[in-house]
Amino acid sequence: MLCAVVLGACGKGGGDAAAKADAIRVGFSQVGAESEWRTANTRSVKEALVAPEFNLKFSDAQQKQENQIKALRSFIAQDVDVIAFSPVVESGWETVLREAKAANIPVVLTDRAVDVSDDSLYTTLIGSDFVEEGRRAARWLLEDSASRKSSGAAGPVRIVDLQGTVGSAPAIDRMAGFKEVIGQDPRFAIVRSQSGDFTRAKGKEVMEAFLKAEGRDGIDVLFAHNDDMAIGAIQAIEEAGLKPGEDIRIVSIDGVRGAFEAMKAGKLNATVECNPLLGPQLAQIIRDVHAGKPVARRVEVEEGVFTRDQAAAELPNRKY
Ligand code: GYE
Repeated sequence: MLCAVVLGACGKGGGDAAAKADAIRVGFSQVGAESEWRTANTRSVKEALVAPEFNLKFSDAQQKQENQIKALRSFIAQDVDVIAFSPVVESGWETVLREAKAANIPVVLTDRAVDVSDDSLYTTLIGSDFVEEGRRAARWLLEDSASRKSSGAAGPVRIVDLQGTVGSAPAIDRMAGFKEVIGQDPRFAIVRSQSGDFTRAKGKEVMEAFLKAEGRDGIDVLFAHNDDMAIGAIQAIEEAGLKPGEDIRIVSIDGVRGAFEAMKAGKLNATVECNPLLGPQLAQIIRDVHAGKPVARRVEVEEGVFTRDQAAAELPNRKY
């Protein structure tokens, strides 16, 4: 009897120790800290993948693919249970993903997609529908332009396009969705297109170049692939003596707090929501993948569009 109790206690103690050692070891390679969206995304991931259930190894690639590849190789060397990462660009992953597969480590893509010929190189992708976000930005523009036509603003609409990181899934897809929709109306033309790498500083710099090239009166609309670049561009527009939101209409993507503040101030016309708070959903996917349960190949996040007239009311509800 005593023996049974002692054994039972021993067994339990051993079980606790085993449970600790059993934390799911996750290697997460983040793109960087280029935008408000990204910092909110990092916070969400770190808050969801916590001990004792998870043992998170987090690595920031500072927007460089070579750093991400190094991080993935180090995760493979440490034999983590699951790799999750947000690929800075779409191409160039085949080799390192094959190494992960050879080591039997499942890969979960978060936020951004990769372009690989072998689909078995990753288990699932959780993220937004960037093509749809581009379409939404363009639909807002068509509707807003239609409502202005009656007040005499007909004629060609000259758009400048501030692109995200060259070769990244959101830059490629947002452009495709935007073009698909504005292509339906011949009055809309993209007159300039350049990358601002998703940052405020570059957004400002590129907008200055756009204004120089097209002249003060040469731009009707700015489409920025994220809010941070729009916010940088707003500064450039103001410094050129123009009124952002009025002289140049601006639509961007993400829906971060800074965008709501800019809309409230009348300087940004609309933002298309892209939700960065993927942490809890990512944690669930990792649990399932680790337990060998089947997961959907593509998990999408639900999102909307917000305009200036909604900004003041919505601002207190925003979580990023
Ligand atoms: O829109 C941008 C960030 O991949 C969806 O990356 C993400 C994009 C987001 O830098 O702000």
